[in-house]
Amino acid sequence: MDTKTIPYSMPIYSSEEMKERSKSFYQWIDKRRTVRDFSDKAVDPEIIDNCILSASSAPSGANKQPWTFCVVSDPEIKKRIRVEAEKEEYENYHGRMSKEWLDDLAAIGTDWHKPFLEIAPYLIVVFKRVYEMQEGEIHNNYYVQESVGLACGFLLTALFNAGLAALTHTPSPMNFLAKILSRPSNERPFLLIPVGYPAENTHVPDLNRKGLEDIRVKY
Ligand code: IYR
Repeated sequence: MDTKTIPYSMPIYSSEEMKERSKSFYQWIDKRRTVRDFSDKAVDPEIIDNCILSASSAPSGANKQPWTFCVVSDPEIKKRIRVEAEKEEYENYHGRMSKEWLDDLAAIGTDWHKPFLEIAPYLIVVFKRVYEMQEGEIHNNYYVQESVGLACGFLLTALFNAGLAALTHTPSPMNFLAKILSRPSNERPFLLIPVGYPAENTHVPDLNRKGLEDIRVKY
């Protein structure tokens, strides 16, 4: 099959401009933090839709875009998700997680209570599409894990850019999300992202990020 192409170009910056742009982007994105205390203040749904469109611009294996973003604002559904998530998390914090894991989490201060699942105005539940069903036939997706991870990175960046706080929450196991949201069998829950404004006077853990020397190796 012939590949159909269209012209493409990128803006051209001087090296000085590129240094400035890369530095100011870093200084901006470095201010993003995971937030666990949300306000219940409403968020215009158009903002969420725009952020999801940004997420869906991420690269994906063979451009299959193997993701579905479920946007939950219905209080009844949020409540059911909280109840099921807390059931699993209670078990995790009371025996399923190792002592080392619990010690690692102590610096973050999490526990099995997940009130944000009801308080945040939106829960974006991201599903990976492990294959596609078309006219009764299974079609492959590729690098699904990597693709959906990239899309979630774009989503978090877009939400932060819009002025919204988010939390990457992974209740485990999280099959209950597929059940509550009636997702088809080709979709598996990937990440649960509560989204909203931070609560007034929110605090976040005083964490450090690794320095360049710890993460970059030159050859
Ligand atoms: N899923 C649990 C535990 C948890 C695990 C990791 I790794 C974290 O970075 C944070 C929490 C919870 O949500 O509390």
